[in-house]
Amino acid sequence: HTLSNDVHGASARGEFALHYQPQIAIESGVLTGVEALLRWHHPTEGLVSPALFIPLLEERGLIVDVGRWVLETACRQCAIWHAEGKPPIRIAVNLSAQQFYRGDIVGTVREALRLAGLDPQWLELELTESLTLDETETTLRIMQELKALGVTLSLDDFGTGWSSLSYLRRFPLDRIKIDRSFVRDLTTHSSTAAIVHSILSLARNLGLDCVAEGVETREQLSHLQRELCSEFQGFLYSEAVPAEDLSNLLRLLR
Ligand code: G
Ligand code: G
Ligand code: MN
Ligand code: NA
Repeated sequence: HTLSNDVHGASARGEFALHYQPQIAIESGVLTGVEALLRWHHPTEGLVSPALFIPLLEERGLIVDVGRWVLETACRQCAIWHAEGKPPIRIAVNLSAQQFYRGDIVGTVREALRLAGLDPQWLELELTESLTLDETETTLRIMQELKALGVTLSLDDFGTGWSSLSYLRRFPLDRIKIDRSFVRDLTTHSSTAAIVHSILSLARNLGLDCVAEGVETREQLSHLQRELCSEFQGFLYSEAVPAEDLSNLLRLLR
């Protein structure tokens, strides 16, 4: 397929960009951070969804290099927002398993922070259950090294995998992100509401922050507020937008 061939030079041709989706503290309404989401501006196909091209980058072993660019770009952009005014915001970056096991992820993160002059407390790394439990020792060691740098670790797409609870038990996580499939059915399926209630209570008991993803309606947000979920992300507030748009938004808010 043509996309699969084109993805190879996309980075060198400067076709990748980061968009940023706001994360909002539910109780105060404050914008506390953004998630960096990779976009590919294909010359003829237009904007290609990461759901399509991230797997291609992974298959071709390109995700380690592109992932380094993502980390460096996201940290630099976050430092720019800090320089533009207070209060400072967090930047969340998605990591693929390959970056964890094939790249020197600890060195890459340290270098990205150094290049940007960004305090590690503002960087959040989003991990998924693609990190293998077969290599628990390695996974745990890398996570501990990342934690030692001072960054925040979150578990993305929480509840969709087969081993979500094992992850919470084994790994030093700070936050969980409730997958948007749960949020979608929250106000229409009582079983989903019960699961979300239990996830939030579990998170609270473990001292973990909780972010609800894919919030699209006022009803979903009110429900999450009643359930004491700490933050949300979703089209109700904003989709992922270019850096420039986020700078303008921050200027309005500050
Ligand atoms: O942004 P949404 O638009 O379509 O993203 C789709 C998927 O792509 C999400 O699961 C998201 O985690 C993943 N994704 C987006 N940006 C990155 C990135 O920089 N690195 C990795 N590994 N995954 C990403
Ligand atoms: O898997 P991950 O959580 O990293 O990816 C975030 C994905 O969720 C991106 O594809 C982003 O565009 C998408 N997304 C963010 N907010 C919403 C929302 O409110 N509704 C839907 N349907 N998708 C969303
Ligand atoms: Mn994510
Ligand atoms: Na997710």
